[in-house]
Amino acid sequence: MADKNKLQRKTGIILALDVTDEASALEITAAVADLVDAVKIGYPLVLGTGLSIVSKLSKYAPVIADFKVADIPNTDHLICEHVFKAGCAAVIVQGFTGPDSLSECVKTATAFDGKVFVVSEMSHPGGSYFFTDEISKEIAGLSRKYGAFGIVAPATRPERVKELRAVIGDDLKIISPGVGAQGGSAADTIKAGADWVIVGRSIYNAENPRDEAMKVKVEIEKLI
Ligand code: FNU
Repeated sequence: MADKNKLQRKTGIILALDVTDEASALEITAAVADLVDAVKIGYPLVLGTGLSIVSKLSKYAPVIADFKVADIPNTDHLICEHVFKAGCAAVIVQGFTGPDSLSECVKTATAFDGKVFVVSEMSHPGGSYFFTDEISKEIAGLSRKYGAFGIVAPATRPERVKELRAVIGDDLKIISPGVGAQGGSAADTIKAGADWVIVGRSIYNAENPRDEAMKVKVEIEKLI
């Protein structure tokens, strides 16, 4: 079972838990807890259950709040305070809001000993429409400059993971969504330089979520 609050790389898998009811959320998390290093939650689950779900999930694994925080610094601060007071280990924020918003998120997270991941480029096909290669790299550079713990980079484009890794060096972590349902491969993404792959539907919609998580774990282990 993963350490309650500490984000540590063991399996290299983060579960994206986008189910919308508490019973399923807890059942799936319990089934895969020892196979994942963290559980990522977002609006679907939190709007469905409330933020109190965080303390329940934290018993199994560190929780990352994927709220893609993207506002003025004061509002970002208020959002991040809620996230960390609820017990999350990390928050995902947008970087396009600029240095002041980004640094406010990092400042608030740090006050709670929490971490910030910054979306550098999104994984869906439209994700590179506004986020050109140059803008993504700039966001990655800003993330490093302002003390983020890591960035979010697309498993659907491993070549971009590689390029963004070159921008941030080894100082920051990379978490990569897009494995499974969106077509990305866990092995290719880790090989390109990601620390963790984020896997949602292909695990939580599977008939046996544990078997699916185990498959991803074995795929990553084979790389070592
Ligand atoms: P699955 N997610 C994503 N792409 O998919 N946070 C991004 O660029 C990004 C994300 C999230 O496809 C998405 O919201 F920044 O079912 C979902 O929670 O495996 C998860 O990653 C992917 O879920």
